[in-house]
Amino acid sequence: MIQRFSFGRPFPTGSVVETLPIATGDVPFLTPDESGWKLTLAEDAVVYGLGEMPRGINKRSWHYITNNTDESHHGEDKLSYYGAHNFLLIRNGLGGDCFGVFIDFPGKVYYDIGYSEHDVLRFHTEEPNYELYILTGKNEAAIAKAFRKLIGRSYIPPKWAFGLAQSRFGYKTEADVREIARQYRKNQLPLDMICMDIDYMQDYADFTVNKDRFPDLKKLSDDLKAQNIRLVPIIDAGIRINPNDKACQEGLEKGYFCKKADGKPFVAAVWPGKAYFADFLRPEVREWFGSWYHTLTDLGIEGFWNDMNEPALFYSPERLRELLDYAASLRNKDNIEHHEFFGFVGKVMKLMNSPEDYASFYHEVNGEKIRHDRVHNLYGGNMTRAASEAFDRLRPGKRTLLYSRSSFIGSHRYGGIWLGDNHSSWAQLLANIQLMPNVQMCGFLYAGADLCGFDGDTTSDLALRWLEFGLFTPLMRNHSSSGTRDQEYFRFTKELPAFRKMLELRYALLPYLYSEFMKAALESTPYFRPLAFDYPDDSDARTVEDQLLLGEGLMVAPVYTQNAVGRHVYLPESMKLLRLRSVEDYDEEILPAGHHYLPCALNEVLLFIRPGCIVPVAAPAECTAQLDEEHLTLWSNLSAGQKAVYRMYTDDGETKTYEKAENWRMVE
Ligand code: MIG
Repeated sequence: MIQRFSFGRPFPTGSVVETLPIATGDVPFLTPDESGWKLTLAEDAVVYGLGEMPRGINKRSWHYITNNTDESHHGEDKLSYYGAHNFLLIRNGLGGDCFGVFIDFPGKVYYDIGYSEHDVLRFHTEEPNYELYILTGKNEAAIAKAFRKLIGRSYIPPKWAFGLAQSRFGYKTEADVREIARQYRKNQLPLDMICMDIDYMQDYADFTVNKDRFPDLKKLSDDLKAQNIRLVPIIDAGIRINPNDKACQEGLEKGYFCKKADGKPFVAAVWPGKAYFADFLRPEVREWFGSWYHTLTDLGIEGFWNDMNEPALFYSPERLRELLDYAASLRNKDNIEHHEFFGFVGKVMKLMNSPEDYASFYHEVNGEKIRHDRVHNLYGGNMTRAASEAFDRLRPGKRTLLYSRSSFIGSHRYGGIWLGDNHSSWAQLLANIQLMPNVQMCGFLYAGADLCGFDGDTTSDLALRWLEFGLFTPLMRNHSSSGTRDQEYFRFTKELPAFRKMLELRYALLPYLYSEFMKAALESTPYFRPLAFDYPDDSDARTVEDQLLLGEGLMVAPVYTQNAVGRHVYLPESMKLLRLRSVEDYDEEILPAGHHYLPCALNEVLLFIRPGCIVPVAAPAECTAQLDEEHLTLWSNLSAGQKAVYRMYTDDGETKTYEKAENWRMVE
């Protein structure tokens, strides 16, 4: 059951797709608390949700603010990341109340989940205008499903988007890109996509191509497509201020950029220098901005990533001026005192993504001016929506790959997400594992982190361990920042066979992984989920933070610590362990329920098949287009004489006729 409560004058965020009647009685489970709500937590309460946020699968024992932020230093001390996913799924102790809470609000929501007081959960919105949904059901899984139905079907990418994507902030020329493709093919490492970061643009301006570096992007795209490799360019949120750019000119003429109180367009610097910011909250602006993607779809491009759309701001001219004036006031001082020095440093640090800047411009919603910070969290997701709706016009009936950095619940219907600027550390590999079930619970099924880590220097063992988890994530992309150690998989020459085998394993598992993704999207079921979803009465399962159930038949337990040669695994029931070195080379063993320490060498993956389940496996291929799904091997965990059927999804992978009955094939 879902109850909808309404307070004040809620802003229409577009997060939900079902209009429920507004309930009149008391809000169940929660009690009013100063400006928000509160709940007493049982000693063993578990709180899932919040999507893209720091810390573990269970969010208890920290505080959080949904406030979409370009956070370039991920870690436990952070309160916000790039997405606003205001959904909590609470199990208040074993056998206790189980319910979901969705706070439909476009600005900041503050959560204190056992941070101030270990046994108290509190939350409040920045303004008293919001809708509150309380979801109840049989258990965690039932509530999660009801929530997904409430917010509508998740975005489905083309099938090739389940292949490997290779990316780097630093591919500068056509030759760089061709070399990546050549190395992958030469080394027989599967690959489906190469991402183009901002260097393909002319001076980082959206919807332009640097003709010196990429003289014929259409030909490049065609040539790579002939090898089954797609180019996936980036688009940033800000539009460069340059009277010669048509996008800039048009946006100005039509008044489509966000404006300051004085009616002049808001200006902030990002990669291309000073830029304007389209008012994505207006439908006509979304339509206009989205249409610009034609400059690339016309060249044969079929996929994009949307970046910097929190929106990230380097600085506004006003804020920079203040800093420079302050610096000038210190210039002739012989002794700059500590408070002046730290004052200066503080002003420098506060230039980027300044709350004052977010409070200095406005959106237009149905003729009303709304200050940006009040609806801040809707910005990036509406850029995603702009692009997605444009693709329906530019490429009717076809799926277009799209993932965004910033998002809110609602934008999961228009695109996936990647998890932003992580770094090359073991802690961030664990964070990737823990983020997946929570972002997927909030609708973002097509998601993944930058494998090997974005910032900092990776190592071959971290890269391999990370791939051993990444090979299960829907978006499987290796991406890194400029100036970091090279980390394309072909760079690890000594360990190349191990990397190849793990990439092959991904492709071999695609009949299963793609089918499970499609089931999750079409049936509002989970892809990754915490163990407690399927074993709600198991007191050990609910504490597991580093194993995930994957689709109907599998459990993964990645190794995520440096130099580990095994790990502890908890089995809520007996399962078959496959210790895989490749799709052909593995040991198998039936393990009883309970706690185990399992050896797992650097080149091995632990994969568990649940009782009564079948997993269809294909022969490895160098790209999704060459997967042979006619000749399958079946991995299974069946008792003697037991029969089982696997529902496999096999469609063309590129059109939107998802619901056809012929797309399903029964495998036994
Ligand atoms: O300010 O385009 O998260 O993936 O490589 C950094 C350059 C801008 C941030 C993205 C990252 C991308 C980078 N971008």
